[in-house]
Amino acid sequence: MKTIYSENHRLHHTRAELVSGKMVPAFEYPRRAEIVIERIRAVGLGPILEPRALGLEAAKRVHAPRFVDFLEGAWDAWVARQGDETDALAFTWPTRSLRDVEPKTIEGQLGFYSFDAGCGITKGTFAAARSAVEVALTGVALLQEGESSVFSLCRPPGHHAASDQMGGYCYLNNAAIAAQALTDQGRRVAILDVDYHHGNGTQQIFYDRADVLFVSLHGTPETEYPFFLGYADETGFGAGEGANLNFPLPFGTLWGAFDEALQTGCRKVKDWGADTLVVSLGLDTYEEDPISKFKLKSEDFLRMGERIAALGLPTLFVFEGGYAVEPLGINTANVLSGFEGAHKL
Ligand code: OKP
Ligand code: ZN
Repeated sequence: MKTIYSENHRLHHTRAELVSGKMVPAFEYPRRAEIVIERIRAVGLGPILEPRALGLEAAKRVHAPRFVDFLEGAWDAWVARQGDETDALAFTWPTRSLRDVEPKTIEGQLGFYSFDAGCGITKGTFAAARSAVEVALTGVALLQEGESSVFSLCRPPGHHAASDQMGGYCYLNNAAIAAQALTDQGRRVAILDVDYHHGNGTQQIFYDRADVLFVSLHGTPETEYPFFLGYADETGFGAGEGANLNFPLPFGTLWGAFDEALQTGCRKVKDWGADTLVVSLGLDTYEEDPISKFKLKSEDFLRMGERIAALGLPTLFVFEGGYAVEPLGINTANVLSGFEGAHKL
């Protein structure tokens, strides 16, 4: 399997995020992607390619253009008013009791275009996010050229980013942008999100559409981030009714229960008639993940890859979360080699 990777992700390294009432060092940092690419190299998964310079036009098919433009200018606007000593970070959001109007200055705009404080902007954030989109879109191009599976090693991750909101370490939704690009080429795409956290951004982007199926397994929002989306009764809206499927699972979930939901999700992908699969590949379901509460073991990720392979579909893996950094390379490569061992097209 080919892997797409760029070192541009290193341009994005936030200083801090808000956890349990205090600012702590960010959990999402460059070493995550480096340890994965080192493992991909060590196991000889396949060639590692640079992304093509594909730009952000395709991103504007799922994100509001003014949101993308905001991201591009946010750091300079922040530095002009606040200096460069801190990350640009919101502190007020247009929640239920307030009005959804765009403020004129950066302090308010950060809240308008985000839904949490897990998405600080640094000098290199936009360049890294743009590069991650190109990593995903290069994977799409390779599928179009006949590859049966590709791993897009995107960083920063994307699945929390909605059409005009960043959040949860995510700025541009790499998987959604890839799914849209594949759909634009006439494919019938299902997105399978196995990250520990609900892919609220991806769900929101496709929620009223019949042409892309979204299936997600995650910690139940009753007790887990992002709290305000990801319930089982969210099945799609309007034309999209029936094209959204959530499996909220409890703390402590082991491979057995995860696999049962995964098999049900895969059956849905099949019954729905998908001809192409995009996997939002988060590895934070791992038992030692520092911010998550499922209990998957490293070997379980081999089984996960085999299950996904059993669908027999052209598959684009898009890297998302996973914060137990030391074993992250092993866990990621396990999914991909489990898939390769079982994938017959
Ligand atoms: C991004 B992805 C930790 C707070 C965590 C944000 C989590 C974002 C996860 N106590 N807040 O889905 O892996
Ligand atoms: Zn996650």
